[in-house]
Amino acid sequence: MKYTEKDTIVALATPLGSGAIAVVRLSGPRSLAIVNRLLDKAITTRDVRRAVFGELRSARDRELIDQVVVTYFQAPASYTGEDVVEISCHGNPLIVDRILQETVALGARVAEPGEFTFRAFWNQKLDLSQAEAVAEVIRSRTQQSLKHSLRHLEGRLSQKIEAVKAEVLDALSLLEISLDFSEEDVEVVTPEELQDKLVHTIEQIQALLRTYTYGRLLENGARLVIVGKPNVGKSSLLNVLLGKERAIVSDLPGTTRDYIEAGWQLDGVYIQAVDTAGVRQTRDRVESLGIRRTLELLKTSDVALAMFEGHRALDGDDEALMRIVREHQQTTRFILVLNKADLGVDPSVVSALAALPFPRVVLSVKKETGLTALKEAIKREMLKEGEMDNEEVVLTSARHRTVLEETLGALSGARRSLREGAPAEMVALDLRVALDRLGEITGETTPEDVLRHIFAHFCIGK
Ligand SMILES: Nc1nc2c(ncn2[C@@H]2O[C@H](COP(=O)(O)OP(=O)(O)OP(=O)(O)O)[C@@H](O)[C@H]2O)c(=O)[nH]1
Ligand SMILES: [Mg+2]
Repeated sequence: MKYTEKDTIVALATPLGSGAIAVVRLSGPRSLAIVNRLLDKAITTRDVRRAVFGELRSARDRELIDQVVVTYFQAPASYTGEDVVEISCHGNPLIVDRILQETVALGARVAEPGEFTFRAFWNQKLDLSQAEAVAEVIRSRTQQSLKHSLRHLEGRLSQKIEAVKAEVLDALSLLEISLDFSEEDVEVVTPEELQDKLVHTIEQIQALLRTYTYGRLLENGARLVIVGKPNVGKSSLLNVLLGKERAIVSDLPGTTRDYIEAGWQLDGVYIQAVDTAGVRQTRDRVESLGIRRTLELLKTSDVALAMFEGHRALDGDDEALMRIVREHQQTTRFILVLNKADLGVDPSVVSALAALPFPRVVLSVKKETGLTALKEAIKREMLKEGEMDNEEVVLTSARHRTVLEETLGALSGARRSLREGAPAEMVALDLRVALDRLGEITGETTPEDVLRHIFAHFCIGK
């Protein structure tokens, strides 16, 4: 995206479709002039930030487009930092279309995805990590993830990054002063002191990186796939987790014919839960297709529940499932679920499943026992080695993680050079790389293609 300050852009800011109100937003130097050509009264600088009611009429034949409320935000005190005009009209897509057409005919250009926020970033209304947070806030699917996105929007991540940057900058300037005085036998800072400083900075970054496992889950959610032979209680489990009758349950094996997906929340993490058709040994073509689909679903899962009936010895169908678990054990994180514990637990099932390298949970969906243990197991598997910590600021973006890992690499390099007594210039070089990387998070040194990529994933109108 190229920033051309001469352009005036326009887009619908509210969702497509019918609603009480739709908001069309313009940003750029001609925003006010364009709207004034359509409105039945002239908005002036006296009307800044005031809601003005009026009639919007076609510039061509003065036919009524809609009755609207117009708000004018004068540059630089606006979202984008430019002149912005917001038109609130009735929420009919036909009206929105006409407003877009009329404004484009008068010289506005339809905005690209994220272009309003890009302009806000360009005009330093917010830094890059805050701009990214705007998209996060809109996408958040749980209260917990929303809370962390809002913290990013507030600039809490930026503050952390700035603090780390200040430390690196401090180390770098000490080093440069020492370089200047190196001829004169004055030691401004000893290599040991510098090393200590770097260790502190490295720890800060490591702490931030540790929050990523949880942050990634908050941002992306997880996928939970339930597999097992027919009639073990997969659909019953889905329903009990969701707290509603989403899937049909019956005592007839083969009730679920195709997979069923449903959104669920576990401690603030959005989980897409998938209930699949029962897997069994079969020659039936349609059923084999169903099984193949289940195997495909396993590949997309973050955690898979392999369900067995705990109360009676395993049969050929269970063994087929055990084979599937073995075949996927490198790529899929399974939890072995022994259901129907209300009918008893057969020790032969427990010992047979002990051969599989996965955690086991015994439960009864019917009596709703063992569900807490199951949820704990799901959380553990989702988080892998990470923790569900309550850090103030959580890293949610893969881009930020990569950049911080590169920063860490550079700082470790600097530390090694200091330890090995390498020339100060080499240490300084690494510190400058670290500074550069940190600037990519806040946006000072972010390459243009990365910027373009980030904003291309916004919605139009944002
Ligand atoms: N006793 C007992 N019965 C259960 C339990 N969980 C499920 N059932 C029963 O087992 C039967 C099958 O349940 P479903 O949830 O339809 O099983 P499914 O695995 O989805 O079966 P398919 O869709 O055919 O693959 C139903 O009659 C359930 O009421 C349990 O914990 N204890
Ligand atoms: Mg079912």
